[in-house]
Amino acid sequence: MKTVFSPRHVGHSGNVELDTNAIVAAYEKPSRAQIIRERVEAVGLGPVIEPNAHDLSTARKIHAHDYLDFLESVYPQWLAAGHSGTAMPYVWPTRGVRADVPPTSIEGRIGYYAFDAGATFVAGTWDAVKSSHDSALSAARLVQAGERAAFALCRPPGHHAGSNFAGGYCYINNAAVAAQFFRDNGAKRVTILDVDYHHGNGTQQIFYARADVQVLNLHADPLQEYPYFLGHADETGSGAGEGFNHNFPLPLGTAWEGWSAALDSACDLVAAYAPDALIVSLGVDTFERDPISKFRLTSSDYPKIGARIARLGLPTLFVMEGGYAVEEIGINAVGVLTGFEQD
Ligand code: OKP
Ligand code: ZN
Repeated sequence: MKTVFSPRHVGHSGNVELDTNAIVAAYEKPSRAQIIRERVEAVGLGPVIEPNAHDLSTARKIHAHDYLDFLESVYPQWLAAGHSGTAMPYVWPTRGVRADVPPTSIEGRIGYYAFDAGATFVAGTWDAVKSSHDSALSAARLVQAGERAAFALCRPPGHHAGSNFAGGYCYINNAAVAAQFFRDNGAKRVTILDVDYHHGNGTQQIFYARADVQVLNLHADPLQEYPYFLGHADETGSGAGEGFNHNFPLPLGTAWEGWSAALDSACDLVAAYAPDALIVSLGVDTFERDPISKFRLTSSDYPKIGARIARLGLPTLFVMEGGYAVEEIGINAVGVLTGFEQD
């Protein structure tokens, strides 16, 4: 399969993040994408191509216009306010406040459009976000044009970004944009299967009331793990979307036996929905040595994930999400793709 990858992701670098008791270098760093790209080439997965530029018209169908305008303007406004370095929020709207009035000051705006401190901005962030979005759309176009599968090597990731909020290293929801693209180009039903360790709260929020995009999430139980406030099993969709959202929260320490049983259940739901296209939000932070996660998948498990997904027999777009064990991230992410192709 082809990989779509933009070198412009590197402008999103040098960010810091809040760790438990310190400000540290962000775990979501450029070497992640570089190492995956090198592994794609080492195993001969297929050509690596750069994305075509796309406008934001598809993104505007799933993200609020003012939110996208914010993403583009936040860093210049941060500089204009006399700040430098990593732009990071420190105050967020919560219960009982005015959610309808975006502040004008940059300190207020950056918190208004986020749910945590994890979506930070540096000078190259918007260009990287835009290029990641372009990679998802270019790879989706390959699948829409008839390829069995394609790999969008997106960085930064997207699944925590909702219709009008950033967080968890995510800005534009690349998988959600791709799903909307498939819907706008002939697909009647689209499924997003999110196998990242963390619940894809943004993806769930975007499609929660829609029946045309089925969303399935396998992740660490939000009672115990980030992003904490969404991802329970009783969240099944609302209105017309009732019955089209499925969560599989799993206990910390889950290894292949428990994880693959959930994958089998999710695949049964995909088959029953019979989508025209499948999008896999591909996180490999389920790995036993991931520095911020607590599942126990091994490198030999990732090809089995790909093989199971291939058995669905659907046009499939893989969209890169998380994974922070940088040394093994290439082996694990590309392992899913080779497992898919060898099935
Ligand atoms: C993004 B993706 C603080 C850890 C905060 C945020 C995790 C974001 C994960 N010590 N963790 O889903 O891989
Ligand atoms: Zn994750």
